[in-house]
Amino acid sequence: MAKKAAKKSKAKSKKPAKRAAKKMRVVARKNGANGNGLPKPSARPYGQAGKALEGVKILDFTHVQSGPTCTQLLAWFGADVIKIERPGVGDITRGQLVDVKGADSLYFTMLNHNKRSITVDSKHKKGKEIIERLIKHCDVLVENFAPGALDRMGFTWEHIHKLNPRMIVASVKGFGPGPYEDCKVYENVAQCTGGSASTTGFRDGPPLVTGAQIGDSGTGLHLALGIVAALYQRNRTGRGQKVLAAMQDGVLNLCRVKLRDQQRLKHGPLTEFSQYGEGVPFGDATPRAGNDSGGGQPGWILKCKGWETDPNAYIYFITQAPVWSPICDLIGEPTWKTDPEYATPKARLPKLKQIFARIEDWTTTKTKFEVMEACNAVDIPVGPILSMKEIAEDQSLRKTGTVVEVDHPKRGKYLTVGNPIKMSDSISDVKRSPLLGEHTDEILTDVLGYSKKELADIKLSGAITPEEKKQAAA
Ligand code: CAO
Repeated sequence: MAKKAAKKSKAKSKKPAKRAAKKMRVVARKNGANGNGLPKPSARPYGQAGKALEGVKILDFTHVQSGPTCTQLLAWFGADVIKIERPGVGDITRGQLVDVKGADSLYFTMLNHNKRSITVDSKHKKGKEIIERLIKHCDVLVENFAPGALDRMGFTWEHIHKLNPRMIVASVKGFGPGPYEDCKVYENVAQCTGGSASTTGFRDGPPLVTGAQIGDSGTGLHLALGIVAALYQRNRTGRGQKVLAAMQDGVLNLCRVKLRDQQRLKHGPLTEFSQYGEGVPFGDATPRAGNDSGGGQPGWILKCKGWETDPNAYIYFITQAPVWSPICDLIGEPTWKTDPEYATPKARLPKLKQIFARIEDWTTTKTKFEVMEACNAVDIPVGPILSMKEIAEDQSLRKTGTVVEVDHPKRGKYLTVGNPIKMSDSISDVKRSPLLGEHTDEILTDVLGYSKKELADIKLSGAITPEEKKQAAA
């Protein structure tokens, strides 16, 4: 009897699962889905089936560089990015490094393409109400305020989560939890605290920061990936989560090979560093590498024709072991191919300075582009040092949309860097950055549903008005 009951209850418990599976199959068939639950492959031509993040709504509470880099990428992937800015002031970069009087700076325009701008005073009662409506409307809130600033506005994780449990709250901060979590951080602070500065520069000089904005733009990239992953997870869980990209962590992630070298030091000198060949002892921390290559292949920057007057007439040259023979032929030292003093990577290590000097005798007879042509013809990897002027004028970068010319109503035409990530079915078009508050009215009415009368009241309330206008009206 008990056996019979157990069998019956087992069969019963299987039923809902079976029913659900059957229902899913029916729905899937109705949607034209195949076996793995994905919709049938689109028949539309590539690039015409919408954008990757179409339908995703981003509440962009970012400023300066790190956060805007992230939201600009999301906008290029098709998300609707609504940037909230302080009335009358906006993102501080609008007015930083101004080159054209009366126009937003290039600093701002080059970091805020494809976004809409709404001005809202987040500390004003009505302003808070508007932001709450935006929180309910959007999928992701992205911010990079100083630690605690969002909480001080009243938008704690708990409050946001209560308003919209599906919302992803993504933040850039200088440091993760720990002794420095309350510190404000800018680019170079992160380069210094993330291990980049101590490993950049020449051995006999001070630490150096790099031109690449690895602290700001690098962390923005990290955050964008976290957001996309959180959106994907939300498809299963139905709930949002916090995403944090700390600038120190982002820089350290990009300096991963330097932490590798730190651990290798315990087991002997770093033989690929030129200081090894020069007999200079290593200390207890990864040293500055000068222009040594980060991988196992020795490399250095060498002068090319014209170096006396052109600060960028240089080339990065790698003496990669598999192409040692063609290198010897090119520079006119064919005996080095078999001479035991030069033939093996190990034999060459103590003589790298002398070897690079000999290669430089050859590179100085040619322009950097001639060296590149000659080397690539025999598979020797080299990197001409390109100036920003050369990059700006490079037609192949224009063709791929990596360098784009954009028209702006207040500044005219300017160049920018387009989306560096190319997708065959989600093609980015670069639209100019918004003017301050350009979309305030349309967002309040079309997106948030305020009536014309309510819009007029909001305008009078001071929630979207610059401070000086409020004072003048008082
Ligand atoms: N309405 C009203 N107030 C607003 C507002 C709005 N729409 N937008 C911002 N504010 C207020 C903030 O609430 C904050 O006020 P409180 O200090 O009273 O809380 C104030 O503006 C300033 O914000 P902030 O402290 O973030 O800005 P800052 O210029 O002092 O600091 C920065 C800038 C970048 C150092 C800091 O934001 C930070 O450390 N961010 C995290 C790390 C980061 O992203 N750094 C990279 C920046 S790019 O180099």
